[in-house]
Amino acid sequence: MTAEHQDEPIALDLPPSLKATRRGAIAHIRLARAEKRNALDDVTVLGLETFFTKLPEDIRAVVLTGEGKHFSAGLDLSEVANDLDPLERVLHSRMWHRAFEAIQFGRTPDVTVLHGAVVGGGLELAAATHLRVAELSAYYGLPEGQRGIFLGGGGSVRIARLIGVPWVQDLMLTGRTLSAEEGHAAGITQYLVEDGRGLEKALELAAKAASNTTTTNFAVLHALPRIHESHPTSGLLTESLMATIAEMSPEATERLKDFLEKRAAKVLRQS
Ligand code: 1HE
Repeated sequence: MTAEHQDEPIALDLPPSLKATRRGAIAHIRLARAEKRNALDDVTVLGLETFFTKLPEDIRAVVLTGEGKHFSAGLDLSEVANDLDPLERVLHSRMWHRAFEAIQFGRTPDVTVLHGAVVGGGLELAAATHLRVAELSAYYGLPEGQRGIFLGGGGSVRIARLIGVPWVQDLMLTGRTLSAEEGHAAGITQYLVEDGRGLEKALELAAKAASNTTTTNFAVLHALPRIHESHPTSGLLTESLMATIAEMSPEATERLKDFLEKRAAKVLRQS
């Protein structure tokens, strides 16, 4: 392994609950509060925002994992203070929204590895990333219903888009959990792997995404979800405009030439 492929620290001002390293063009950020099951307190959420908005320019993809036995126990319930007024509570939820928007609509494709408990705000965090790999130990829940609270980190939109409103209603009304396999079938994850294999898989996927052109990744991360939310006629026009910008990028010209001159890989069946 060459030096450029070894893990190096990333010099960002992050709280102790987050650890960030890089391996070449791939950054690896860890939720590092295992003693509290990676419960997401304010400093951690703000630290995630810092990380995703201030990543070094040459980072091309991110892998997110959780240390310890669980990915995340969600919102740090000890911080649900009783003395906040309604507007302060709204702004607190909006702070989560801002941080997770920085992830969803950031510069990098992001891959999350899920294991153990992935609940409440932990699932909302995972839903803000682009690819999710579950290890078989993963399970999903939205205990907000049982705690007397509600989603507040974007789950009503992002988790409902992943699995549909009926599943979200079931998880919240009954307190049931979904196993890794059930969550996979419902659409939470794109990949399901054996325990202990998630990071390897996520690094492989991140490397693939990092090798795409910057313009195509911009289109996939920024244009595609907005097109999906548009009225179809506006969406189709935006698609044509985005396709034109992508086709005219110098990298696309080179890649298309490579294919036509038989230097590029074919699309072959992989499984
Ligand atoms: C916590 C939290 C937390 C653990 N906030 N401190 N989320 C929940 O309702 C999930 C609550 N947590 C659990 O159900 C369990 O902790 C787990 C199944 C995740 C893990 O169980 P276990 O047996 O491994 O750990 P534990 O003994 O329960 O917890 C270890 C410590 O972490 C303990 O603290 P300690 O000081 O007694 O050692 C726990 O109190 C602490 N801990 N989870 C605070 N969530 C933006 S809106 C989003 C709304 C939500 O996310 S609601 C979902 C909240």
